[in-house]
Amino acid sequence: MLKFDDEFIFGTATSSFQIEGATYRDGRTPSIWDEFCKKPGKVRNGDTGDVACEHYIRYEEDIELIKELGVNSYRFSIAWPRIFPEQGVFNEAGMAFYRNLVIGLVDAGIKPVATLYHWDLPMWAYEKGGWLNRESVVWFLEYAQKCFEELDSYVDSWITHNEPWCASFLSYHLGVHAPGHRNIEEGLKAAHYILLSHGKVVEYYKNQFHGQKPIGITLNLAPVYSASESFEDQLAANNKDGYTNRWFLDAIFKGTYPADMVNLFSKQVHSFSFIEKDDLEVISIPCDFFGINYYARELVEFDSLSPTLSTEAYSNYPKTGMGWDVSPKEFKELIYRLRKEYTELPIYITENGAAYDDVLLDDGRVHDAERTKYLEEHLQAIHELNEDGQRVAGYYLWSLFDNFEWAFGYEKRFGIMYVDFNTQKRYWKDSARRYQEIVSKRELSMQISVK
Ligand code: IFM
Repeated sequence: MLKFDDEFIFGTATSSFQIEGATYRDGRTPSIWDEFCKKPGKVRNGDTGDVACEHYIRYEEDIELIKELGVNSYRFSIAWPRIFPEQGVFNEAGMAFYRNLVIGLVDAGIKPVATLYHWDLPMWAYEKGGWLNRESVVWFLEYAQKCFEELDSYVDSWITHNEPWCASFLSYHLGVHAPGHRNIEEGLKAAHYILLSHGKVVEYYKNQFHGQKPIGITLNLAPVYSASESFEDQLAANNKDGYTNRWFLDAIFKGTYPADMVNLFSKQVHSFSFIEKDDLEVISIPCDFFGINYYARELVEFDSLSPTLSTEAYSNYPKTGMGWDVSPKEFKELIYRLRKEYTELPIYITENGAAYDDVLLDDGRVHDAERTKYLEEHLQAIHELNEDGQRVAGYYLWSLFDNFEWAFGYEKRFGIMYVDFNTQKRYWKDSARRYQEIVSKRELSMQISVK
C-alpha cells in the first residue's frame, strides 16, 4: 500500500489556448498560435484553437468536473491577448473570465495555480519583434503586474513560464511551434529574453508587489541517455542534455550558461551580445518552488549533421501514442540528479501524462488501460522518491481534457476526460476514475482494480 501524506498535492493541468476556444470573444485579439494555425501544413488537419473544448463558456461545468475528480489543485494558464489585446490596453472583460474561474475554483475547494505564459504570445507583441525584442521583457512584466493585481488574492501559486525550451528552441530554432522560425541564434535570443522576463517578474512580485504566494517556473526536462558507450554517442548525449536541460537549468539555478554549449553554438551564432551584464543574476533570482513537466527519457546517438551532433536513436521501450518512451525509472533518475546538482526547492511535477489512441464506446466508456498504467507507474515513482527523502510536493496530471495538442491539432488525446469535439460532451475515461480513486484514498495500491 503506497500512501501519500496529507500535504501532497494532487492536481490536474490545462492551458488557455489548448482548451478555451472563444478566440474572438470579449475583446481577445489573435496570438501567434491563431496565425500559425492558418499556415498550410503547420498544424495537422488545419485544426485551430477557435473552438477547442469551449472551456471559456463551459468553465462552470468544468469546475464541477474537477471537483468530482477530487483533486486538491488545478493548474491553468492565462491568455495574454485576452488581458492586453493591444499594447498597453487592459481588457477588463478578459480578466473577468479568469477572476470568475479562480473564484469558482476557490469556492469549490480547489487551489488555483496560474501560469502566466503557456505560449499564446499576442500578435501585437510578435509584430514588434516578439521574444526577439528585449522590450518583450517589459511587455511581459506589465501583463504580469496586472494579473497579480487582479488575481493574487485567489491564486494559490504562480508559474511565470511553461516550458521555455518549447517557447524558444522549438518555436524559433526548430520551427515546429509558432511562430515557426528556423534560426539557432533566434532560438537562443528568445530563450534568453523569456528567462529574463521570468527573473524580472519574480523580482517585481517579491520586492515591489510583496506577493506572499509561492512563485516559480516550469521546465520540460528529459533525461538524455547515450545509445552506446562509444565516445561519439556520449558526446551526442552530453550535447543533447545541454540543449534540452542544462541551458535552462544552469541559467536558473547557477546564473550561467553552460560553457560547452556556448562553444558549440558559437559555430553558428555570430554574437552573444544580447546577454547583457547582470542578466543572469536576474534570471537566477531565487524562486519558491521548481516545476517540472516530465513525459519521457531521450535516447540519442551521434549525428555529425545536427547542430548538437546528436539524433534520436532506436529504443525498445514501450511507447505512448506520441512515440515517446514510457520511462518512469529515468524520471526518478532525473529527480535524483536535480537534487544533487541543482536545487533544494520543493519540486512539483506540473505536468505528466500520455496520449493514446482512445476509443469512445457506445456505452460512453473509454478503456484506456495504458494511460492508467502510465499514471500508476509515475505515481509509484514519486512515492518511492519521497520515501527516499526527495521531497516531490505535488503532481499535476496532464491533461484534464483531450485538447488542442499544438502541431498535432486534435489528433493526439492526452485527456483523462474524453472530449467529443462534435458535441463538446466530456466522458470519464477509466484513467480518470482511477485517478479519482487514488486521490480520494491518497494511496496507490496496485491491487485496486480500475472501475
Ligand atoms: O500539451 C503539451 C503542453 O501544452 C505542454 N507540455 C507537454 C504537453 C504534451 O505535449
